Amino acid sequence: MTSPAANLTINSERLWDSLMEMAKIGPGIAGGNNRQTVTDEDGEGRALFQRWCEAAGLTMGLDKMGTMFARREGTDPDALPVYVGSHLDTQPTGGKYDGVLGVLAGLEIVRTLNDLDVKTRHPIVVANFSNEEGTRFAPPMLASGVFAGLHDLEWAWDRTDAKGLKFGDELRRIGWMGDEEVGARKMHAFFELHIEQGPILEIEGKDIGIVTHGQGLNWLQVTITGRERHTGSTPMAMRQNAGRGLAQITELVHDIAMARQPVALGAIGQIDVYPNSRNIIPGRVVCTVDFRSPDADIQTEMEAALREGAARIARDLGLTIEIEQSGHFDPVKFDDACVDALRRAADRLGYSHMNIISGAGHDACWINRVAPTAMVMCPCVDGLSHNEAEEITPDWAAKSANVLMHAVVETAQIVG
Ligand code: HGY
Ligand code: MN
Ligand code: MN
Repeated sequence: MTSPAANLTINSERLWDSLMEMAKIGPGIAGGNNRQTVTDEDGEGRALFQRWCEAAGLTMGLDKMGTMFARREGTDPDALPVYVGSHLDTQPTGGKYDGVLGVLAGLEIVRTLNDLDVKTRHPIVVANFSNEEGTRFAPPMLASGVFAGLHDLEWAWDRTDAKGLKFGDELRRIGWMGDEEVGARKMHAFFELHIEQGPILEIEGKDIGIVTHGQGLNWLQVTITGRERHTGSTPMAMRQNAGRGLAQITELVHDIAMARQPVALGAIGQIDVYPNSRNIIPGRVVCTVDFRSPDADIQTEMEAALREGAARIARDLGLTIEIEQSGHFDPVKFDDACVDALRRAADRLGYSHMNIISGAGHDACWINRVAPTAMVMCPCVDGLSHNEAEEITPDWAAKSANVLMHAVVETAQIVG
């Protein structure tokens, strides 16, 4: 029996136009986006998404972390909804598609079902999770983490940015703090479409990635303390140079990951040097180590190797080095039935596809703890992401949205 959804395809032009329209909000300086979480630009993006959802006849729910839930009714009001979505917040030098494709593809599914007057038994809810990126307010996937019970709401509200502003205060300031209890909603299933953010699908010539697992993430904040002194008059032997500590820690992180290829990645992306004056030896450096692995034991090993190596560097250079975790989640395995629904959809549509492990973290990684969850990915040009030059093709966007729609509609059960 062919699936009733067999011939459904989205309106690819409308999806692309919506992506380009959203990209106008919070423009970057090089063609991408800077629509960081709970900034005014984030508020504008939310408002545009809300207008589009209302135009599509959806009713909007908003929880205490600002996550948006746009609901399309099903024929059975008691049936748990099928959720589909991602995030609209971006990196400071982000692309136009990271997260946004998943939210707007969810909206496009609803728009297509409306066009064709297709009804489903389960309601369908399109979600925009707050602060997936975790760059302004660590950790990443903050709202989905509260939703899945990993973080306490007050703790999440108290996360501070570099200026000492609190997430909860900023969410209230931009007018997007709802009154729904976070996590009160129960899901029949959750599907997320996301760009791969790596090079594998493009290199393998595949249009679709069926995400079976997500690798784990471990963010370790490292504080290196030496002594500020004059760069000109302090004898070299007397220096406690936190900058040298940073250099050696940076190399150590790289070596730890390289020693565990291909199941380990490591880098330092965020660095603050104090006092960052040309003629003062750095007295303090605060940086974040980002370790990733699909293997939880490797993740643990990498952290232990960093702590051991940092202790040696501290002794050698006369520094103190403190390490504290600022974000973490274990590798995840997605729900077999949801993964199979995506794979069947790709087969039915005749798209080339392969199984893939997600390199990046996503809201689906947390929602997977509280509902059957799976992800589908599309390639991105040169595997580039978290870069304003991030690019995908309209064809990749359309094909991945079609796979997402077939899985969502099959799971939500077409009626009539
Ligand atoms: O860091 C990540 O993997 C995601 O982009 N928040
Ligand atoms: Mn993302
Ligand atoms: Mn991202």
